[in-house]
Amino acid sequence: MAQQEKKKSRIFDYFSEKEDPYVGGVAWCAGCTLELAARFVPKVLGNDIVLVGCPGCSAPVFFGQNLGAWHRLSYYSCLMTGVASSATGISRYFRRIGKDVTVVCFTGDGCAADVGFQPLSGAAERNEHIIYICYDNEGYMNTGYQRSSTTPLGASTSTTPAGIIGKGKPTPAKNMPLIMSLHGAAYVATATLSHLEDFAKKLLKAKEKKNEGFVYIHVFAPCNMGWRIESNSSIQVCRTAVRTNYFPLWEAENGKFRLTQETANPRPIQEFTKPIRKFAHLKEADIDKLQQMVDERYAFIKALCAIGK
Ligand SMILES: Cc1ncc(C[n+]2csc(CCOP(=O)(O)OP(=O)(O)O)c2C)c(N)n1
Ligand code: SF4
Repeated sequence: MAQQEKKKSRIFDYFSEKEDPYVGGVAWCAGCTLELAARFVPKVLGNDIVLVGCPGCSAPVFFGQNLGAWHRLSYYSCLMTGVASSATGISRYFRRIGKDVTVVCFTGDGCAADVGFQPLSGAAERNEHIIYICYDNEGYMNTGYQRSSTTPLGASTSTTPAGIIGKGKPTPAKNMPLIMSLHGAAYVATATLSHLEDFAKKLLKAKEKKNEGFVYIHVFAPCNMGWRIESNSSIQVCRTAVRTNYFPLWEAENGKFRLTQETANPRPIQEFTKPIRKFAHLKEADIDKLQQMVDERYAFIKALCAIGK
């Protein structure tokens, strides 16, 4: 109990210690985990970061609306195709003038895994001194919940609808954090909003490791609207994603993999899919396929961790 209180107060400290750069109410949907991610990142990294972003659900708040701003952070707005390359220029400029500035790209999965993947992959391969945070809501949410390459197998989206003919997305999600780790980046990690202590540690490590080179953090961030989940259930969905091994929490430091959260008795995948209505049409055989994919991906990460040891 005392241990629990100690843990709680450490996370509470992140929220209470630093000046809040945001206004009290912002323009995200009720219960959206993107809001918690966007608020938490400067709480841990500090308000003196330079954020680089693009169109997506994060943009209306980061970019501001009409003449108003929703925050006091430095924000550089790009096209979806230019985030990692613009961040490269910003980071190189600060390094050239000898200023230690943390440059943080913050985009959705549509930008990271699809539209902006080429410059992201290039920046990782060149080992630029950037932190790239992808909040993965498994689709293009800002433009009407279309599928992206990280949309999971079977999920119903506006471009892979479940109906008389369609059965949801026919292909599995691109394993984006694993792909990024294979670039040989200085640090790659997965994180989610039910495990803030874990996320905070990874952000602090990211700040340190960006001096060595490229850092990528893949944040599992459910979208209440697109996934059709209750506004008070998003954190529980994050927790269940970890407990079912659907979204394992790991890190790879200079290519050495380590699970940061071991799940002793993983729960069946139905516990994750049940409250999410984008999976409501799935039959037993579809769920079995999803379970098989989860098991295979988890076994792969475990094997990589074993090599690391
Ligand atoms: C090159 C390009 N293609 C398409 C668009 C249209 N567009 C604007 S926001 C958006 C969705 C972005 O999805 P994602 O990066 O996953 O962020 P989310 O909306 O989920 O937060 C799209 C496709 C664009 N702005 N630029
Ligand atoms: S559409 Fe989804 S990701 Fe976008 S603000 Fe709403 S809940 Fe968040």
